[in-house]
Amino acid sequence: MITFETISAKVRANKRISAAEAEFLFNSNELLEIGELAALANERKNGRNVLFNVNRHINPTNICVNRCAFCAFSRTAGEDGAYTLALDEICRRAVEAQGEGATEVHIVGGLHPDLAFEFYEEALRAIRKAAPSLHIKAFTAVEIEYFSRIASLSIEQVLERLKTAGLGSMPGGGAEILVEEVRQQICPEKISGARWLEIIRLAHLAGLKTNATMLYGHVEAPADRVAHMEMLRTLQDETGGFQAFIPLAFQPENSDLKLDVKGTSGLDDLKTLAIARIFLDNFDHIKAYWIMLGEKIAQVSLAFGVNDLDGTVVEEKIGHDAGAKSPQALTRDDIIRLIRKADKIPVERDTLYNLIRCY
Ligand code: V47
Ligand code: SF4
Repeated sequence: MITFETISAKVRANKRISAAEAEFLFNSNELLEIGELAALANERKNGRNVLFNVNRHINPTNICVNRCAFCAFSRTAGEDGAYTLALDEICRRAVEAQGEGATEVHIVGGLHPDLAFEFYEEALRAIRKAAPSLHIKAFTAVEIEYFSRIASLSIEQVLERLKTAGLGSMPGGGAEILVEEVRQQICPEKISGARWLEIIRLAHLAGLKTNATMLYGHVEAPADRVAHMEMLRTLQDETGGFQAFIPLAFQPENSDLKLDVKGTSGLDDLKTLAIARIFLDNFDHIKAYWIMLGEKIAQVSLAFGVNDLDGTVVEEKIGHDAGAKSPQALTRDDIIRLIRKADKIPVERDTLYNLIRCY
């Protein structure tokens, strides 16, 4: 029989917990006890260090052929608010970020019906030339699959060409919930969960590190979250290519997904981050994305197993178009203060988790 005590004994002995045990934790309201176990699991891996990186997000276009039901960012071509940035503008933003001390640009966007694959290669080349010190973390598995279709190339060929153009790693978006029945409700046009995993696997085999996200707080059940994390844990056992796991709290405004909820609760946010820390024993980093969580929950999450804060995003569109109330940017000093006040040690990292400086 599963009890909190049997789970606690496993975590304390540094043993892996099962999917059924993770589901038990999701159905429990013992938030502080779950948090304590997560904090223990985190401290074993990361001590008191909390990592952050200075980055800038660039979303080249919000025009997207998929139009996922939860997404308030995307537009159809010609619709009010639809935009596509020119190459010059993408480059200008990267150069500005480099000038402000960023070490990374994070580039993701919609699946544009007319832009050619060469546009994205050109964007990477131009950024690499104009801002050579920036690491380019770009394109979700969903975009990679789209490029392979529009350019009639294999996934391996797309990844090779992007690497040659300057791609350094990939973010973890597009995973949503990898369980097919949930995808059919929230993003029926998107690639399947199995395909997302396969593309990430190929990226890892090509030497690209990636992250993994989980969009939670919509139609999914606790069992779906656990199934999602179990698929990631299995792939990580095989490739070791994931850097961080990032739960994304669903922001419900302006989305076509009409739910009764007004967003996730703080309790659910903390529990989800903590269970992720306990369950994903082969992930080094659990990242709180304060844009979706708000600064306060992100700060408290540092006592619930989180060791990584994203980021110093200068302009954020995906969460804010969906009603996120967090600020558009936190400076390096804001982040350092937030971490110190949580009694942790702020450590700036680069995209590949090399430590840059302790504060
Ligand atoms: O895939 C879209 C999510 C993702 C909403 O890898 C929403 O370092 C909440 O993946 N409410 C893109 N989430 C963002 C992303 C990301 C962010 C920060 C860091 C990293 C990383 C990756 O945003 C999408 C989707 O899951 N999203 N709409 C919404 N209304
Ligand atoms: Fe397009 Fe991504 Fe938004 Fe889905 S989540 S509609 S794929 S931009």
